[in-house]
Amino acid sequence: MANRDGARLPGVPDEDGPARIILHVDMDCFYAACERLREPELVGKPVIVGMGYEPGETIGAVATASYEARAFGIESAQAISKALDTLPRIEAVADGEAGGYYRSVDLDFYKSVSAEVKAILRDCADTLREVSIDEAYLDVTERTAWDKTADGSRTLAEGYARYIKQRIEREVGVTASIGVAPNMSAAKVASDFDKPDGLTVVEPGTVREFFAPLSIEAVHGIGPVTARSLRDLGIETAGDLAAADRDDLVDQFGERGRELYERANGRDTRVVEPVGKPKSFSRESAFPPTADVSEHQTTVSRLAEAVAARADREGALYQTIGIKVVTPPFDVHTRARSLPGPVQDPALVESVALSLLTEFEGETARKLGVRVSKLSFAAEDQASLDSWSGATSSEPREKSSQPVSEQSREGQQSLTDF
Ligand code: TTP
Ligand code: MG
Repeated sequence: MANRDGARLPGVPDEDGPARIILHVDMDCFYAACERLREPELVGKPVIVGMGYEPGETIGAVATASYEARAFGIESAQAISKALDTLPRIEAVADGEAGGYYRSVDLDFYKSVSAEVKAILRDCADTLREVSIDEAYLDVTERTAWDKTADGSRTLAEGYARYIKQRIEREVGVTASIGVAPNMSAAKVASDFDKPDGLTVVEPGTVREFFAPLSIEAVHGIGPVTARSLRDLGIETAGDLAAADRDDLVDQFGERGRELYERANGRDTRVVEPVGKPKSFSRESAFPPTADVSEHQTTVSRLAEAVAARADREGALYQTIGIKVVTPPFDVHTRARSLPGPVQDPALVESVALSLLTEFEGETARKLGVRVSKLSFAAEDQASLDSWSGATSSEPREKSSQPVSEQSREGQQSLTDF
């Protein structure tokens, strides 16, 4: 189904449901904020974190600067000598003159603060992708909605993002800027839109409009070199890029040209996935709430087929098969069963998923999902597959479909990472 941006929905697994809700969280002047945690007297002062500012040193760079220091023109990656020229060390200036509070990089401490922030984010997300020490994407589609609050003033998603910001500030003591959007690239740009302590929401159907006036550098993936080439083509803003001839862009920049064009048009089909090998494959489908059993079964069968095909394409074997049933308004139920060994067996995915579904007979659902997990990719797993599926293929289907452990604990635990 097409959404109002005219493309397939940004969250690929959600075939025909409403737009996904993606958050991009980026901490404000992170290293400097950490220094302020252990030295509160630095709050409100121009703080510069970097290397090479001690007397006798000459080489080094600014890692980050507080917003008060940025007001003087100090920024990340600047040579420390230039920063010192702009804002000498506070210890070296006369009373009443402007000076900077220089601190050296203490990565272990920043990592410990980052871990506290990430724990909150993990707690608040369906899926979390950590990008760097101070940056992450969250998919929170199941936790909130694009619907407006009762007074119509804002979306529930905005309220949820505000709650996350408050938790970070209250529990850790540092501030974050958050972008909320139906896809990753728009969320990324939105988090940077109103720093520090910002919250920018780009509702579905308005992504292209949000991008249009921004300079091309704001589009995620466009660096100074690409920006120069685009300007040579007369493309100055993301709006110009969105209106450019796609084929010309592909001629000039290859596949990347197509991708940048799509992003400027508000389309980005990337899914928020944890870094590393996938831990599971899942597919979901949303629909108007119904308690019709045969409709549920048809949907689950279709999703099972799609998930099994995906695992097949990725060369993955799976040992756990699960379903998700979302009942109105946002109650997420997951159930899973484990098999005795890893398999690649589409018929088994379907029969286990349908069997798990029977528990929900008579329930009204608004979304269903099928998931395979406990994945393995290695060649030795293939051997165990052969022996296991060889053993079962000689038995009647019903018997081979019987999972060994009923209702595994994983079913309960997978609530947050379905
Ligand atoms: P950023 O998120 O780019 O910067 P920031 O958090 O300091 O400031 P803001 O997001 O409010 O604009 O990077 C996160 C941390 O990474 C930053 O605090 C310090 C470190 N860093 C470097 O060490 N060198 C660099 O060149 C950059 C850009 C960041
Ligand atoms: Mg940051």
